[in-house]
Amino acid sequence: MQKIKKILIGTHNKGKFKEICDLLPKKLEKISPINLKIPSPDETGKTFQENSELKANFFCEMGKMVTLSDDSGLEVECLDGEPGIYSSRWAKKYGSFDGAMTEIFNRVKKLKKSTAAQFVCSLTIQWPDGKKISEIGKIKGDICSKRGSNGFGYDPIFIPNGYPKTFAEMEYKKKLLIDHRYIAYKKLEKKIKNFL
Ligand code: ITT
Repeated sequence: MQKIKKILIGTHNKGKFKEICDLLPKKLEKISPINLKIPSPDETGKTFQENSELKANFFCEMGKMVTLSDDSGLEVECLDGEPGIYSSRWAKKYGSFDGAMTEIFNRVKKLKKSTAAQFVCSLTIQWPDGKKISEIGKIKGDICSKRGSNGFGYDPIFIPNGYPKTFAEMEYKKKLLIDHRYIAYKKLEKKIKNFL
């Protein structure tokens, strides 16, 4: 069994990149596709898993090394799971994450239904021989008005269940060790520990 010495983190999102690097063992050399000038693939999948697999396959073929990719997003219950896999695209549609967060909060407020939401993350690791493993992590919580300035993306409008703070009000380390990415990584880690 060949140990992994270096790994391509298949994302252009700096917030995700940092979290994934901090979850992986320190001794692993982590490489960004940005440094290798590898662009992003089109996200044509219909699910988080399809998209994380598509990204892992794309970056692995381009970078010719073991690759770990992430597809993630925020699903809001009263919006029928939107923005979901379109979370990143909503930020473009509404001008910024700030604009997308305002849109989500206003829609939820107007509907006067549940504020329930969840963050979902699919992680896929792929080897150059085509072998791949995917795992999903989810964390449930509620949508609120924007609070806090830590983190990235939709962190300011999400309060995880059982906590008084939004992800953006929490200390980086606190969020890192409870979020959807952490949950997916812990499942994946069990399956790849012999390679680490
Ligand atoms: P890559 O495809 O290069 O990884 P991306 O930002 O486009 O970058 P996604 O397609 O997976 O990534 O979009 C997911 C979006 O959901 C992302 O842009 C974030 O803003 C948001 N998101 C995912 N995880 C999050 C988290 O932990 N905190 C806040 N927002 C998050």
